[in-house]
Amino acid sequence: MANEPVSLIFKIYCLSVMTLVAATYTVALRYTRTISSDLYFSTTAVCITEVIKLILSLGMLAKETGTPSRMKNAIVEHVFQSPKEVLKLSVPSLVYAVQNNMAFLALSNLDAAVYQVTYQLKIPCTALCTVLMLSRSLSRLQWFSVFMLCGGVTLVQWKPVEATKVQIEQNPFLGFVAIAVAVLCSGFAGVYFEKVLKSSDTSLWVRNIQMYLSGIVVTLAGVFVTDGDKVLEKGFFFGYTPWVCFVVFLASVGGLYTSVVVKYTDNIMKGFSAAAAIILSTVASVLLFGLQITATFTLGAMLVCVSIYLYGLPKQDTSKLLRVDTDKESKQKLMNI
Ligand code: NCC
Repeated sequence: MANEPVSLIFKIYCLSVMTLVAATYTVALRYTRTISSDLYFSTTAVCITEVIKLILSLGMLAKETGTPSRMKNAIVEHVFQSPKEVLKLSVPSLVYAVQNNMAFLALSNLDAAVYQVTYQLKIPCTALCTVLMLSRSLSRLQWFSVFMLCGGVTLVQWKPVEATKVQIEQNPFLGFVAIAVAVLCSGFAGVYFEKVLKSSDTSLWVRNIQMYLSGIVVTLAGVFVTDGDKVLEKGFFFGYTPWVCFVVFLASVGGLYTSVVVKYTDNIMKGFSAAAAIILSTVASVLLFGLQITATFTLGAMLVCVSIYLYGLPKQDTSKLLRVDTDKESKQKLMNI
């Protein structure tokens, strides 16, 4: 059920895991793209991630349905007898496939910190997609808070660029183009998936299975179009070190947690909550490990907190405030006349 109630603790847990995984994923991915001489094919990593997510989602569906026969019925009904629904989900799966490949391209050409900071543009992009595709409206104050959040997260994640020399040729322009494409894809695919998920009672795991099935086909096509000859020559898993397997594992777990977070909140809230989780984890590191925080972090954290507060203000109240202001202005104008 789309609106199944869950405890706040569970939501916080999912958000924290998602944020922690995303942070580790970016750094680990960058590491695997810069360190090895026998570089693996990134397209195969994106493809194998879809396979793992499908297997894990089947496992979750088995748990949800309870018996093998009920699970079989669910798959027959929602996959084999619903080609239209599978086709519907192939849209975000195609867009996510592009996005996930862009992350590899960007992190092969840019420092992880630069990537993380620039990637925050996905927050206003997601807000715009939400307004356009879900017909939701944001007050001016909420728009302002979305941009403030974007600035805040940028400052919070601001780190000096890595000093270590990387072993590969880099093209920063290509990296930035890849980020721009990833930002657009993230906003669109995230909101599209949310719309499909929340417009019916179909279970999240069924929706994921529908999406990952087409995801496998699309990403496999990506492998052969981009690296076909080399994969046939060297093998699908060429260059897979334990670190690469770790990246694939993180991508799979991160993707599933993202879907759970979107189910219980929404894509804009995902951005706000992820920012809050980054700040809370840093504060915890200060308390537990004596981590030193920087002035940019403090400023960024303040912006994030204010933006969360402003975004959460009830809409009527802000419109009342605006109305009071307008009333005052009209009175003033009348008095001037
Ligand atoms: O960019 P972002 O997510 O919106 O990308 C969503 C990721 O989740 C996968 N997904 C989405 C829905 C669904 N039902 N199943 C899924 O598997 C998509 O395939 C896509 O990979 C974020 O909000 O910042 C977040 O960022 C990603 C990742 O860090 C960036 O895309 C950078 O490459 C995080 N993914 C991981 O950590 C693996 C995600 O958790 C949060």
